[in-house]
Amino acid sequence: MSDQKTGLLARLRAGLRKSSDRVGEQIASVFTKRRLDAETLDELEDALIGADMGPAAAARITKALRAQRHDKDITGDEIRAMLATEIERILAGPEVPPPYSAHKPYVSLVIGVNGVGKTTTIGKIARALQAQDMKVTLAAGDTFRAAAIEQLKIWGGRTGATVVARAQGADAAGLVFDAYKEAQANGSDVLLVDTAGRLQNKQGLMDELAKVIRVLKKVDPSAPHETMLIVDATTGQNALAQIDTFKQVAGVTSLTVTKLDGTARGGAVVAATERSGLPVRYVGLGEGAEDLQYFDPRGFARALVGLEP
Ligand SMILES: Nc1nc2c(ncn2[C@@H]2O[C@H](COP(=O)(O)OP(=O)(O)OP(=O)(O)O)[C@@H](O)[C@H]2O)c(=O)[nH]1
Ligand SMILES: [Mg+2]
Repeated sequence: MSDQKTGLLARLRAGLRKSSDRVGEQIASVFTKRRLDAETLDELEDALIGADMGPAAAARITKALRAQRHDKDITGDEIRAMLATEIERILAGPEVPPPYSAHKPYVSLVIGVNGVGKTTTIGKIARALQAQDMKVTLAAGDTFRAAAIEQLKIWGGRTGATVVARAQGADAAGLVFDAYKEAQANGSDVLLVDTAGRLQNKQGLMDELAKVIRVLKKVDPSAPHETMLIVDATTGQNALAQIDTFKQVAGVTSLTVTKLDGTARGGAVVAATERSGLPVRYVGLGEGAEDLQYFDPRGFARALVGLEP
């Protein structure tokens, strides 16, 4: 493994420490007998639910274990490895870096409820793309708060990305139209569109989001090429309701899970992918520009159960 890859996995493990401690405690509380019998498997299923993986994923995982090792002696590390394999199976999806070169500009629409980390994630992605010599334009589609526009401009300054913004209160769809034209004119590879945080039950804002998407389709029928829903890992199972609603309104194509560093609820990523079938694109592991990683199902699954990479 390259040094870079080892470094990333070490950071992932550090970020997921609270979650893996939680999973570890749950496993330890079950594995007093060292035997994977029916009773232990039932307890393990409850333990996985207790680690925020949700009932459906917990049932799927224990079913797979039941088929493999019924009534045999087993060590803690063996159970961790088996769990990691089954978790990875749930997480593994169409995960590849986005096909940025397939469209110019490749339009990534970033959505989610208030405060989940949309603007910060956009800044981090801009930074990562810039490091790969891609030209990036940022659309300040959160026109509600003056501070939001400023926040995006700061990220623009840090990363060298062009920021297209209008005054507070301007029409978000119009702003996004302008930003697309600007990105096209300046030869950007990627247009990252920030949006206002909206609760999934606020119809007006949800309508506005639908309008942003309609406007994008007018300038490029294939856009947005990615509609990324940001969910905050600390909200655990609440993220599931957000995913369901945003999927209906905006046709979400990927998830990014933020704030994994501050929570023991990393298991919720398993519940979210099991329920939605959506690929996780990035994970957020802190507030800094470097604290974003492409989601690696194997690395994530192993870190979550506390195994070495
Ligand atoms: N610890 C941690 N904090 C994060 C992460 N991502 C974002 N944050 C913090 O979460 C807070 C909200 O981030 P924003 O990017 O402003 O969230 P937003 O979704 O744009 O918020 P609104 O525009 O108000 O809807 C900020 O304090 C960020 O620094 C992360 O991965 N880890
Ligand atoms: Mg924001």
